[in-house]
Amino acid sequence: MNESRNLPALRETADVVVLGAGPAGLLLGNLLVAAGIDCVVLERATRSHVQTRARAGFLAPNTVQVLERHGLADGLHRDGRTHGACEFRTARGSFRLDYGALGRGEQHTVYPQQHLVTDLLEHYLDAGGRIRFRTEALRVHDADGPRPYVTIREPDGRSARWDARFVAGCDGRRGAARRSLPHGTARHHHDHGVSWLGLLAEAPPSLDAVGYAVHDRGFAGHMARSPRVTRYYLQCPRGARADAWSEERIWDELDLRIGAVEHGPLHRGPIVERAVVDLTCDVVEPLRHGALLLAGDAASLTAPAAAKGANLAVLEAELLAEALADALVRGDDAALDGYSARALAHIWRAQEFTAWMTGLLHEIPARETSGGSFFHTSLRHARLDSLRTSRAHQDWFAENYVGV
Ligand code: RFL
Repeated sequence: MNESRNLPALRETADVVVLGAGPAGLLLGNLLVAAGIDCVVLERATRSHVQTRARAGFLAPNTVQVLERHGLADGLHRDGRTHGACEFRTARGSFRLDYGALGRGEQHTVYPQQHLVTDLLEHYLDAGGRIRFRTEALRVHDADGPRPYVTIREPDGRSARWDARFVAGCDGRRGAARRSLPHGTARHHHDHGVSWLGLLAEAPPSLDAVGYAVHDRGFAGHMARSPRVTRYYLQCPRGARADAWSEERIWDELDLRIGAVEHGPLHRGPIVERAVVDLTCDVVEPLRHGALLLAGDAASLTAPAAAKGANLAVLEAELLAEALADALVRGDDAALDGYSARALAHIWRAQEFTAWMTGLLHEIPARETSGGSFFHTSLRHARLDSLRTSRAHQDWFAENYVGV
C-alpha cells in the first residue's frame, strides 16, 4: 500500500499562522504585516460571509485608538457616529445617563462589526497580506514541540498542513485552537442563566440612546446600528426557538417592555435577523501553550450584555502583535511570556462588569430559588435607584461601560 496517500497533500509555511478572520485575526494580520512578519490568515467561511456577519456595533475609545495608531480608522471616522447616552426604563420610572459626560468623559463609536471587518480585510490585502478563505483549521499540533503545525481542510476537501513558528488562535469559541489545548487547561465557564432573542430590524432607531428596559416580563434592549438599522434584544425562556415568534408579536412585546404607552411606539420594520443567545461566558487560562496563543472569543467569551467582546478582541490582538514582533523581529520573548497575564487582567475586568450588568438587567431564574424573586427584584431596583441618584455610582458606571 502506498503510504503517501495518507499524508497531507500540501505543505506550506508561515512564521505566524493566524486562525480566523474576525476582528482579532484580521487586526493581528495587519499588525504583523506592518511589522514585516511573514503570516497567513486561515478562515473557514467565505469572504462574503465574514464581510456581512452583523454582530457588534459599539466600539470603545480604546478600540478606536488602537485602530487610529495603526492607520486603520478611516472607515469608522467616515461612517461611525459617536454615542454617549443610555436610558433605563422601568415600571418605577425612567432615567437617562449621559455617560459620555461622566467618568472619564469617553464615548462609544457606533460602527457595525461587519464594516470594521471589511476595512481590516481590505487594508490587509492592500498591504500584501495572505489569506485563505473556505479553509478550515482542524487541529494545532506540536505546540510545545520544535515544529508546530496546523492541519487544515482545503476548499476542495483535501487535507493539508501549515508549518509555523507560532499559531494565533483567533477562531472563536468553537474553533480549532480551543480544540487543540492540552488536556487539563482551565476553562472557567459561567452561565448567567438567561437567554435573549437577538434581533436586527430594518427600522430607524426609536431612542437617541441605548435603551435598557427592566420589565416584569423580562429585559428588552434597543441599540442603534445605523440610521436605518436597529438591534433589539428580548429576554426569552431558555430553550425558546427564534422562529416561534411572529414579527407582530415581537414588536408588540418590544413596545410593551420598552414602554410605548408612556414614551410612544417604536419605529417598526422587517426583522432581518433573529437568533436566540444564551448569556454564558468563559475564560481560558492561560492563553499561551508553547507556540499556540489565543485572542478574542477563542480566549474568552463574554455575554453581549455589556458589549465587550469585539473590544477585547482588538485589545488582545494588539498586545499579541507587539509580543510576536518582539519575539520574531527583536528576539525578545518577555512580552510573549507576559501576554497571557496582561490579557487576562482586561478579560476579568470585562467579565466582572458584564456580570454586574447582567444582574442589573434581568430576573435571573437560578437566583429565585435561593433568595426569592421579590428579594432579588428589590435589589435590582435599589441598584437602579443608586445609579439614578449617585454621581459616584454614575462615574463608576460610565468608566466601566465604555472601557476595556
Ligand atoms: P469572530 O468574530 O467570531 O471570528 C472568528 C473567525 O474564525 C472563523 N473560524 C475558523 N476559521 C478557520 N478554521 C476554523 N476551525 C474556524 N473556526 C472558526 C470564523 O468563521 C470567524 O470568521 O471572533 P473574534 O475575532 O474573536 O471577535 C469576537 C467578536 O466577533 C465578538 O466578541 C463580538 O461580536 C461580541 N459582540 C459584541 N461585542 C462588542 O464589543 N460590542 C457589541 O455591541 C457586541 N454585540 C456581540 C454583539 C456578539 C453577538 N453574538 C454573536 C451573540 C451582538 C451579538 C448578537
